[in-house]
Amino acid sequence: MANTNLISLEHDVRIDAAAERLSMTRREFLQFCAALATTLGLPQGADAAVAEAVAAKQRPSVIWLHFQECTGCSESMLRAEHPTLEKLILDIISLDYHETLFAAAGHQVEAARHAAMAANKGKYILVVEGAIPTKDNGVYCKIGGKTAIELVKECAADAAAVIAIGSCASWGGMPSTDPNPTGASGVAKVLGKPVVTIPGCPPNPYNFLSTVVHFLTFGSLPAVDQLGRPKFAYSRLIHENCERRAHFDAGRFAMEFGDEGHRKGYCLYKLGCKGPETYANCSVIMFGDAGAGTWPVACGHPCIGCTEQGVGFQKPIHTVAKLKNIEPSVFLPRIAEEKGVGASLGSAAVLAAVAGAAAGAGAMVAKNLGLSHKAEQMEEAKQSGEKTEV
Ligand code: FSX
Ligand code: SF4
Ligand code: F3S
Repeated sequence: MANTNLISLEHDVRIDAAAERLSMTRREFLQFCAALATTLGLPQGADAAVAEAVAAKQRPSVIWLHFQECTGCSESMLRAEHPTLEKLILDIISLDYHETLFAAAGHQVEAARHAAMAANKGKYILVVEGAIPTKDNGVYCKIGGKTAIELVKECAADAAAVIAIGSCASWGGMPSTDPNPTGASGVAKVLGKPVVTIPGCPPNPYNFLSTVVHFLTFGSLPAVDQLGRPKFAYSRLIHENCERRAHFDAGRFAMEFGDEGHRKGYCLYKLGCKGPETYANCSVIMFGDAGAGTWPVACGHPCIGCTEQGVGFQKPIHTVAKLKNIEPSVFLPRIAEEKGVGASLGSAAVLAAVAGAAAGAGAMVAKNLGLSHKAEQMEEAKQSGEKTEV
């Protein structure tokens, strides 16, 4: 069926101008907007609203701070091999302050930050990359004579929205690994209020881009879970949509790197894959615009849970993951079990034996089956006595 909303943009010169700015054809531009609308989980027809917003709305001013990190977050946004994504991001936002990309330095760049904040007071988006050291009054990270704590508070005061990009800014990430010598913390903890978090080390650039496009299109940030993660990107476990899931269900595992199972693409659970306890959309949107196979598990490496607080940089890579739920994949075919039989039972039995779980496989499945992210959040909310919409 033809998309009448997109057809209504047929003679819209703003669309042509936007496509030209991005060195894209009109069709490519509309396809890109449709893809973003799909990533955001928006209803049919919303792609036209996204296209109009990207083409015509004033680009939001962005102030981008850097603290304790490796700059991989910026790097993944602005990588040189695929200039289209870089162009898209820079076309959609007005990057008015970015410590590592700015040519200016010292007083000049501080003046640029103050000027951008004053000119866009109450309207700019503050993006924070990197953890904030809180021990010893934050002396471990200072820029222009101010601690990271002072800077983030100063910049957040007049921001319309705050986005913590990467796991470091979301909850501390790699710099907060035990024994966390600098007291590395996430932005929400330091500001004492919730912020949108886009965890991942590095995070997927499309999750950031889609969050900003949501803000641009609807004037608000997308719905988030209790950890501030946009639900459109972080409401499914990696394990739910993993291309190796059928092997997990059938009990076929790689036991060592390079063994026959590993070479055949078997499940990486026993090599420490944290997909069963990590919420993220890596397997669905992948990385790097390079086509199929560009995400850790597809490359043969177990997921280390980089998006998940308490898993990434906390649990040793070789330890087996907690099986949070055993739900069938949303879109991948199951290949190894009889029709109508809960396939997970077989592999759960194997895993229960391997992991030395006290409970039997049946009990394990009963405990986990159907415990979706939503149910899990409701349970957490109940326990903490909070009323929350999930
Ligand atoms: Fe952290 Fe981003 Fe990992 Fe690196 O800066 S999330 S260490 S990819 O760069 O903050
Ligand atoms: Fe994929 Fe890891 Fe789950 Fe195996 S354990 S199916 S490799 S996410
Ligand atoms: Fe990170 Fe695991 Fe995705 S390691 S990039 S959450 S597959």
